[in-house]
Amino acid sequence: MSSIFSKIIRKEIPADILHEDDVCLAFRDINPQAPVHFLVIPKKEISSLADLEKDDELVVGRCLLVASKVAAEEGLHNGYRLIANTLGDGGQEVPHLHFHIMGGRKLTWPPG
Ligand code: DGP
Repeated sequence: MSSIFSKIIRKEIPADILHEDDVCLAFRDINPQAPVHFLVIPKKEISSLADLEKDDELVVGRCLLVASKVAAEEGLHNGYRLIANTLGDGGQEVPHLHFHIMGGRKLTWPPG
């Protein structure tokens, strides 16, 4: 399913992009919940973590490597949280697989 994130990938709407390669994109969340809050998404249109296929193994691996690299660049040396809200009960609003990376403050657990 095409979403607002496809428009960001195609540069049809602006985003504060932190990393781009042939497989994925990292950009700041428009509604940050922590001092540092960015998203990593695959360029491939994958709706959610629940829709992954075997062929997506390398795509997801790249996304996690990018998350780690950008988190370090953003100065999150004390730690951070990576979340993939998935489908309705997971609170997913945008139907394009994305990993939230949040840090820069002490995060509480559990989430709501
Ligand atoms: P969720 O689907 O609930 O995991 O969260 C989607 C996140 O995407 C939410 O934190 C806000 C962010 N977001 C939605 N639309 C845009 C947008 O157009 N630009 C940016 N940078 N972030 C967006």
